[in-house]
Amino acid sequence: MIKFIHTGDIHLGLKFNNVSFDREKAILRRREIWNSFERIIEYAKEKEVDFLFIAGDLFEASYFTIGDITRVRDNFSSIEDVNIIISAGNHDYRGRRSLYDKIQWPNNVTIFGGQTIEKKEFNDLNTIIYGYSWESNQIYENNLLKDIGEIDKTKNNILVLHGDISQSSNYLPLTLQDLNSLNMDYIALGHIHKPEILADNIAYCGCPEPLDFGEEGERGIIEGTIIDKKVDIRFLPFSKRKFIVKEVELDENMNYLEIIEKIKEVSQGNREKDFYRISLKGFLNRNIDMDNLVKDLEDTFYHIELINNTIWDYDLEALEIENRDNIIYHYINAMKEKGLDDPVVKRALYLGLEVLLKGRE
Ligand SMILES: [Mn+2]
Repeated sequence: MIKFIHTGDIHLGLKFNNVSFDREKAILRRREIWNSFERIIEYAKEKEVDFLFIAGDLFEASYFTIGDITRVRDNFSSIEDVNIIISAGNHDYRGRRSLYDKIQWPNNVTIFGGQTIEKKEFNDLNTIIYGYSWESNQIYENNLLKDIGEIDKTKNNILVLHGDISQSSNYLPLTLQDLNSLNMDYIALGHIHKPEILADNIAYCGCPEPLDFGEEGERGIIEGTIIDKKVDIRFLPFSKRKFIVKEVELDENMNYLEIIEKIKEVSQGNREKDFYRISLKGFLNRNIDMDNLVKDLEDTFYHIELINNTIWDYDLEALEIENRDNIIYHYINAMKEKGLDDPVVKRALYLGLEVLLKGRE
């Protein structure tokens, strides 16, 4: 029996320059990624796994320093009984000046090269690991898998690879069919940040910490065993925080406090930890102060963004009196005849009024 953890796409060192949260949170998020990486190391030690697979994008080469890679090395040294297997990806590719080649690695670390798929045998564990590191940040087409050839079916065979399951991609295109035909016991993939178990023996682990609002949902690692050539894997949520995107429907009769309550009722996730982006729909009483609303919500949410897609409610009676002699009056009445109970008619009325009133200014 062997036990393993499969991770990847950790993106250590990422600076979060293009996110919607402020600088302070960005700096903290960078540290949280380190923290989760170190939690994975601890978890591997605690579970006494035989292998820790890292399927690429361990770090962000553009922001990483020799100090950072040394910290990675020291973490790996702290779990000397775990075999750490790295196939570099597009963000940490192993080119000529790669940080992977600037320091001495302990004996428990294997970093694959980039000429062809390489293999490393672990005789005491009756296991052969195949892997490949990117040498540049794009790979259009490849015949990599052909290099694997016949496998030794008396052993556990595992492939660790960073690539894109897609017919055409700039990021090492792969097909499930080709992967299946390798007859591997397990294929540990990286590159896609959403965890996905593609087959009993093929999976994307996803990133352990989500990086922005494009990465909603659970994030974590995969842990597994191979017993008598039978693989068994499961996804384990591991992230400190989640990104949550939600819509909240308002109506013009809701007052300030009711709106606050309705937003707080969003049941998903944990308000004190997660990043929320709430888009507001429906009609909004025009006296509601949106700036205050966000500030008041910030007291209960770790992070909240409001996207206001509501339509302002109009005081129709006042508008009719003001506009007795012009098109606005006739427009309001024509729409009223169609029936304002129909939300589509009401929306059309309000959007039309916005244009007409703007035109008048
Ligand atoms: Mn990645």
